Amino acid sequence: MRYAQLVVGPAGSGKSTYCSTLVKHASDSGRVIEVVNLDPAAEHFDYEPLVDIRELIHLDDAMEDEELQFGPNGGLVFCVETLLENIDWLEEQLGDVDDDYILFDCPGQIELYTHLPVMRKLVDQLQHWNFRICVVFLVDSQFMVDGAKFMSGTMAALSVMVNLELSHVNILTKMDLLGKSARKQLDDYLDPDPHILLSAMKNGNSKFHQKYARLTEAIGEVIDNFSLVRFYPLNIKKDESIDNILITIDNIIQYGEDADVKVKDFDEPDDEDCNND
Ligand SMILES: Nc1nc2c(ncn2[C@@H]2O[C@H](COP(=O)(O)OP(=O)(O)O)[C@@H](O)[C@H]2O)c(=O)[nH]1
Ligand SMILES: [Mg+2]
Repeated sequence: MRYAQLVVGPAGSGKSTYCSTLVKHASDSGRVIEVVNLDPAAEHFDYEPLVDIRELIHLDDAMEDEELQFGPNGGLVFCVETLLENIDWLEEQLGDVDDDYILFDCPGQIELYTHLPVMRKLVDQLQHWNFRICVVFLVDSQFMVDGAKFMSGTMAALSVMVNLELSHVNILTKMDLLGKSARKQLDDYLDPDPHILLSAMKNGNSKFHQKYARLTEAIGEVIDNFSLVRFYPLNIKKDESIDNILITIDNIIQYGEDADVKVKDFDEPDDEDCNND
């Protein structure tokens, strides 16, 4: 079995920082986590990528090509489609390593995950190569400190989940940047009751929410029914916080559990050999 996190979320939500943080944290305990950069427009990251999509195609290639003439969004989709067309390249770069653990640092365009088939196809391919995958959806905590923003962040997470059909964890990033009062306020959102949030929105003085109260309520029902409204806070300045996230995801993809099984399988024939002797 191979293990992967598909790190997704809006541009600037902290995907690349999350990846380099996890790599460093793991290496402190002698564990190897690799990163594959899948963002063809990436300018900066603090890790040494195992594979870099920019070696296959760079966003500028798609945008500056006289025939293609893509804008940034179309160009990005084109790049990921190009990756799928050259899937043998990715397979070769990834190699065939048992029990490896790879973070896929993905582009920030949300439509890649919500309604285009490209990422779903990539996921199918990874599963075919024996990867057990958890989607990690990152949201900047600074954008989640009021009810309406929380709802829209949650809806984005929900559409990613429905489209990719994989295990899924939501993370609030940049917790170190929040002041004390904002952090306290955010506690309500970590494992929230959508009905309480919704009633707070309805009672606010926004005309929109007064007019569309029933719609807002229906959205709350959907979120509630999917039991998706859970966010894990991540403070990259605290080892314990990073540890919590890593353990949670390891459990979901059952990292480490199969290794125990393997030891047992290996021991049993040995016993039989002894009995036969
Ligand atoms: N203080 C702080 N800054 C962060 C954190 N995560 C990301 N950033 C900053 O936010 C910006 C965008 O982060 P990046 O990882 O490149 O986001 P990406 O576009 O999702 O890959 C960079 O300037 C990072 O240094 C965090 O946890 N704490
Ligand atoms: Mg990035």
